[in-house]
Amino acid sequence: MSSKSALITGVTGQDGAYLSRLLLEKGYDVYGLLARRSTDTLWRLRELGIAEEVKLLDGDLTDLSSLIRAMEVSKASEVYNLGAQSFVGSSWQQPLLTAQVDGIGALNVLEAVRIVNPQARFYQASTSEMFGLIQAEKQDETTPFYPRSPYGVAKLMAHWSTVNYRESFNLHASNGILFNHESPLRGIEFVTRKVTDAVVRIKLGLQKELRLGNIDSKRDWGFAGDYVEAMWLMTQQPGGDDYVVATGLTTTVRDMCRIAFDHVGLVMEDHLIIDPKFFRPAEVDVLLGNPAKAKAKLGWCPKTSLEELIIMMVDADLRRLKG
Ligand code: NAP
Ligand code: G4F
Repeated sequence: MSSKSALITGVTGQDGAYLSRLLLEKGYDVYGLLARRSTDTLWRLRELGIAEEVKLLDGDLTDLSSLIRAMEVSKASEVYNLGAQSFVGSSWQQPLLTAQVDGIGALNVLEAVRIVNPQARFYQASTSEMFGLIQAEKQDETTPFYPRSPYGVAKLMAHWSTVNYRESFNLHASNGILFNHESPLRGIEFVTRKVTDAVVRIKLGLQKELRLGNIDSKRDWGFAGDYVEAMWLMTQQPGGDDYVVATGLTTTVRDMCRIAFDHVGLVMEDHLIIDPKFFRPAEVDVLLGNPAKAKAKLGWCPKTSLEELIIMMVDADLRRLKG
């Protein structure tokens, strides 16, 4: 019999799907906030075979009343706020929506927790994008923030609101400052999945070229399946805190891309085209995290190398497109 109940916002997203699976395996009752869309958004939960097990509740991060109701219905003792307009590129086109969903939305969840069950443990999906124009070669929990996108600015509001509710109302509230994490369930707009999908299409003769923007930027990429374990470990600690979750290694987009082309036996230079359309108004040139605190306090370690990750993604796209 289930002993614990968790509420996940962003349950239909990459991390929401992996976290749901992890919590179900641990015996939780898992409730997910489902935002109204005209299209079917449950494909990730289906792919993991858990669509029937997650209890979906209608709601939106911009609607406090729906969050209060979700807290009441789920009786959640752990709340994971993963919902967001999470694509950095779109945040320049939709800055106000991004601020409403990613900034005010997080504050709405904190309010719902405070009002309905202040004993519940709260996790906020903070991000390395807040480091932006980096102020230290390796970023950790003490590195000053310098966001470079409307997304980063909105997430900073959510981050500090989480700290503030911990200090003001004694909530068990934690920020996971997660560096980029990817998987076969990654949205197609993000660079790793755009690359793995395109490489497979080129290999199968369905597409000729891959158009990218800045391939000199560097990211600290890990596997989403590893990173959701860190989220859960944070809510199991005696108190709330902030943690960097990263691999401690950084790689250019170019080299990440080459792993995918090499894996299917194609020469990257034959197909890759640089297209100014994909450059951003302001870029985060390099991200490199120091996960020492997460290792020491949570006992968390990344288990998947970038090469293993990209190969896993290419193979999954091959299965999908051949299927
Ligand atoms: P994702 O795949 O883009 O998922 C975002 C989720 O948010 C989706 O379920 C989406 O629902 C939901 N959502 C969007 N607007 C909403 C609204 N107004 N109300 C309720 N739900 C809404 O993102 P992810 O990669 O899983 O990331 C999870 C969280 O971690 C996000 O907050 C992201 O910003 C943060 N983060 C991600 C990374 C990374 O590298 N993946 C790194 C650091 C932090 P629909 O499916 O209906 O659109
Ligand atoms: O894959 P990306 O879009 O991820 P980005 O911007 O780093 O954001 C992701 O990670 C953040 C954590 O640091 C999360 F908070 C956020 O929600 C999201 O999950 O782009 C990675 C890099 C960028 O430098 C971008 O300019 O790839 C570069 N890039 C080059 N060409 C491209 C492309 N990115 C995309 N999406 N598409 C391109 O064609």
